Amino acid sequence: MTSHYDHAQVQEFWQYVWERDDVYELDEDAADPTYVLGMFPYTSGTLHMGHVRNYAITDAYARYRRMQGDDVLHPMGWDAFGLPAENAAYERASDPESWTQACIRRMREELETMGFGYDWSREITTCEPEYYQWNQWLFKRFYEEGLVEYEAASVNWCPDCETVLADAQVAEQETGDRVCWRCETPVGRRELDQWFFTITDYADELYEGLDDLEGWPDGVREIQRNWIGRQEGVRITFDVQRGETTDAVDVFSTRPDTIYGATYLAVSPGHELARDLADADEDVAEYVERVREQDPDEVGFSGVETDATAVHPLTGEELPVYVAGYVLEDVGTGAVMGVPAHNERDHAFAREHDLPIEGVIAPTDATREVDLESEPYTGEGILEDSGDYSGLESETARERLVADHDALEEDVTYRLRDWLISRQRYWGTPIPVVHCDDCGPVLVPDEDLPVELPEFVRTTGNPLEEHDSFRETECPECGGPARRETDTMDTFVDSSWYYLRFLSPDYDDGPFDTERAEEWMPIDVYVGGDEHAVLHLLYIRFFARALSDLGLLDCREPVEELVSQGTVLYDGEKMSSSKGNSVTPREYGAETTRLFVLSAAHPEQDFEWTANNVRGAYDLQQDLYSMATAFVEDGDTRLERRPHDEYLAREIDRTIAAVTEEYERFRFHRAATEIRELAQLLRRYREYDRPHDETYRRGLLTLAALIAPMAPHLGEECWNKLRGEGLVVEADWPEPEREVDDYRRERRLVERTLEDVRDIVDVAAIDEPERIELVVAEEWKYRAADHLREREESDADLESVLEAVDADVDRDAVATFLAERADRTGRGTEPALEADRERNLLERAAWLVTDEFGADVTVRRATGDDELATKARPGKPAIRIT
Ligand code: ANZ
Ligand code: ZN
Repeated sequence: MTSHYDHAQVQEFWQYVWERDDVYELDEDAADPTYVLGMFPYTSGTLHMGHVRNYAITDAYARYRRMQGDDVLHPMGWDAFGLPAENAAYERASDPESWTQACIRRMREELETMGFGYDWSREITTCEPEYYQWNQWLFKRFYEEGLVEYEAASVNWCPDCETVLADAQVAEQETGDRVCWRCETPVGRRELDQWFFTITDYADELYEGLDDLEGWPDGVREIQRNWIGRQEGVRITFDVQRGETTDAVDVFSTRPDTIYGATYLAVSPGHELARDLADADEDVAEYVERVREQDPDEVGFSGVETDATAVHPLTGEELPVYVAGYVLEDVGTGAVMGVPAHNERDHAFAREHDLPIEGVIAPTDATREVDLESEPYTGEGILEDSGDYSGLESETARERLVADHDALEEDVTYRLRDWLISRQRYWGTPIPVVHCDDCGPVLVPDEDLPVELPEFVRTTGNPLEEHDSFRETECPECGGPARRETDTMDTFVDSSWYYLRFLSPDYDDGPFDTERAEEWMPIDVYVGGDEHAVLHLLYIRFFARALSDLGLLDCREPVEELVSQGTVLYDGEKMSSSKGNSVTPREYGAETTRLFVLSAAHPEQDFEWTANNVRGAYDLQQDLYSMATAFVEDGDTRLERRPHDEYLAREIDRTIAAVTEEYERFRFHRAATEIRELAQLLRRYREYDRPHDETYRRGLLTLAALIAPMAPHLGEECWNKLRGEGLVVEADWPEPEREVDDYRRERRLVERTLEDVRDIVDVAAIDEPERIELVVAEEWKYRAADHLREREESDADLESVLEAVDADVDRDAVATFLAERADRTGRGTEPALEADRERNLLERAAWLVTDEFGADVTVRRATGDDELATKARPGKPAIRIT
């Protein structure tokens, strides 16, 4: 038998055993449900290093929790719809379906090779009618609940292909031109009716909810906050006159204190007033028409003056009214009061259109020069030229203005837009709607679901448009001829609720079983790439709320703890197959790769892939394996106990406690370090003396169990060699046999003492030390140190210390102790271990000193007439080397 660890063979064997024993299948009545989920992969066909890292994290955590006795759900599935499959179909003269299925087969095989422990009986694939029928069903329920809107929206349009293009289908050329991905014709904009989910109904709740997501990284929460963009302000009503009619137009402003500086009113081209004005005014009509087809940077600060006038609600002054492209239709109310003196955009607009700039806010710092003609003053300050409000500070003025005038009312707006889910492409869930000339858009009845995708055809536009048999249908309401909706859903819809399908993958009365969801939700730990900080992670929060309001779910916040995974870098760049700098798991073997990605850094940090560090992960495995093998093969052990066995036993306990803590916090890299250190200690222990059978074996078994979540094949192999009971994947998580509180302090004391010995040997140039004495301080010093720590160091006078020490201790000794202590910085701040504990610890650890220096070591307590007594301090024994 060889002690070389044959990865391939070991992996294959244990994967076979795990599958045979169904170790990852979930017990239906879970007593302690824990849901661990990695964001399911898009079916690109290859598993890249980002995936491996992501799934190594969930797998390690899932395994750890399982060993802790939880019922762990750790499922896997496929985010299988999307544009790349369509592209691939064109490139390879294939079709999206077979391409996707081939990708899935390949990726599943790779995941299995990695030994990730999934409950494959729950596998889901979003491009299968089994799954996407529920997207359609949910679309209908959302529709009935008023969460779906059908509205005109401006989209990318290729005049040559005569089709709408998703943003991802628009390529940006080096010249900056935006062109069609297929024919390279410059892309224009067009208005089309599109489907939306009204996520904005939940803007407030989605925003507020972020505060309570304590298990989410702050960075992700902040990104979501900015995305939702909650803004408090004031809604101000202006009366607008055009001819005989008067309309009330609301504007939204965050700076009502500037209201006396308003010199015009502007509405967006999509505003109702703009439409009405366009009907009667050709210039307005032309302008509105033109900007609709322009990109925002082309629009700039263009605008058109109208014949309408607005009445300033406070001064009664008449202000000109503009239609201006810089006013955004779906921000605030789609209308602004223009205050050129104090707002950047209004200033730019006023310069362009020769509008008056009237300053009404003076900086509080009066020395500040402002030239409002050349730039606006956007800060707060003291009001001027503002009627009764002149002289007030911005904030006070704001409060009074709102209190005094009905035309001003507190309001909140959001940057968040409704979610446009329409995609004019083939490889997605067909939207279950039929368009009838008489009845308008009509939902497909439940009994006719799913609306299945027809066969793929190659064409210039949307393949669904080309399918007459798909398109032409009957109106479910009036039976007349009708056209089926050819838009499909954004694939983010698929991933907004897949985590619920995993809970009851075969359920056929609905998308998921509400009772199961009640038992399992929320997801305990969700792990994924940080590129999903906004869209996906916002959509799942929206869906959970919508589903809750539909009575299908009883959990509005679907993810308890989020781990947002960092990037794997190679030469400082993101490792990816498209950059050609990727390393495949095959190159280093599954387990080395897993162990390396986990031990390299905290999950949320980026790290650099280096062959050298991979080597470290590899060596650790070889080490553990060869130690286990050596133990069973030449079991030269001893039965009687010696003091240093106790040191080892405690180190084992300490390591268990430390590793447990690290796993709890996803700090696998630190767990790996602890494991490595214990392995080194065990090796040293074995070389120092014949090992104590039971203690040493426990050490090795503990290592096997501790590393099993990260390197399960190795864990299993070692566990098996050492005759551990059953399989390590199903074993109980090891427990310390003793109290291990303060274990870090103990460890530090031993390390520091070893360092001190080294220093002395070094400085005194002692070649071969014969005897090393470690002298622990007298008892009273520990009491004195405690006393000093409890009080403010400054008022610790000699008398109070003497009193606290309460024994007949020599006054001079105490004075010396105090004086020395005051000289030192640093070390003295940590509470020392108790006197006895320190001494016992050093006795157990003495073998390390002997082992390193080959000297006899004695540990003893200092006594008053001892010349070392003065030197010894709590936490720092005196050392004599001869
Ligand atoms: C008057 C005003 C005076 C404003 C002032 C600001 C400063 P920010 O700029 O991010 O704080 N606004 C409102 N609706 C808009 C729309 N549909 N399109 C473009 N701009 C719009 O955003 C708030 C400000 O954006 C609002 O406050 C409004 O201009 C403008 F000295 O009102 B403010
Ligand atoms: Zn009809």
